Amino acid sequence: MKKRNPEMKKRGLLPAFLLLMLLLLSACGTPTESPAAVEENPLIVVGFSQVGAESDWRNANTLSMQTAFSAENGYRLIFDDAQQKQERQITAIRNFINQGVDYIVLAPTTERGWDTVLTEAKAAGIPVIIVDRMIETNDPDLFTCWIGSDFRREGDTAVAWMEQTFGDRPLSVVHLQGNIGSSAQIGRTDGLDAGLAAHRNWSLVFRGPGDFTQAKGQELVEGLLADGVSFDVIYSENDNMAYGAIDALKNAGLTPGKDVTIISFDASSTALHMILSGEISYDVECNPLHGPRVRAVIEQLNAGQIPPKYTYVEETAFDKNSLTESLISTRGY
Ligand code: GYE
Repeated sequence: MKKRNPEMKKRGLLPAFLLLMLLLLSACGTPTESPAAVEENPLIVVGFSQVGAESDWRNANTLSMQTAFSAENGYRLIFDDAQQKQERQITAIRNFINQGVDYIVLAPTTERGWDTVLTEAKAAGIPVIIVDRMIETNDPDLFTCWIGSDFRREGDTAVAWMEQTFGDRPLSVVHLQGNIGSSAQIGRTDGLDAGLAAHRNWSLVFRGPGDFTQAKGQELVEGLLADGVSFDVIYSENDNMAYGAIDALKNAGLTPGKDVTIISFDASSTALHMILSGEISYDVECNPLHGPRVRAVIEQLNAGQIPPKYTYVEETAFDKNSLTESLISTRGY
């Protein structure tokens, strides 16, 4: 049998002694934190209804929220993953209301269909903060405020790069869309539509939903290649669909970045590395780090202040010339 060294023995004794002291103290009725102290500083309960886990962007967003709403920061976060289904989000919100949470944070799947459940939250007196995508409602009083991206501007940014790169040259475009009806899809699609309308030589050879997932992106592009469709550009409404498209092209013996130009959205770190390796040509940033922003809003509300109704996050875009390894490593997603 192995002998424990005396140093270890000493280390083993200290926790046992502390435990004994703690037991004695609690037996004497002097706990470290009195119930009154806990009452004075209770955790703020936040129910967060998340879209799902469909993309790198989404996972970075979830992590940002979980980190911001930690117990150390004074919060209890009730996290619900809706697996990209609005009905699940509606159920989650009803559960939050039943549990009497202090705040509801909603990252909505699609823009429409929230009025009924948000009216219920309002009747229960629970403030609702919308994050990431927007909702469409006739009653803006149903939510306290919104924080997210200007998706139409993101689409316009991508189209401006296409104009600069291709001008009026004939161009066959494949358009991989996100979840139909989500703000991210609507804004990025509207941007491309404006570009198509302004360039008679640009033609759309395919448009279809890839639900923001890598698997669907790959499936769509594989289908096109199998049908013998040829194209110059893939306009992919997020990085994960672009990863799938790239796999499909490579499997067919094509070189992404040479045979087909890939434009994407999100600018997550894997995609930025693909810009450096030449596979993706342009990526419009969409910032997922909303946790601290939502927390700041809740702190304002707790202090009786009124946060701005709409906050658009500042974003940029990247091509090979604007990127370095060290820049990628400092970005946090
Ligand atoms: O672009 C995509 C994610 O709503 C901004 O959703 C978000 C989008 C993001 O699944 O990757």
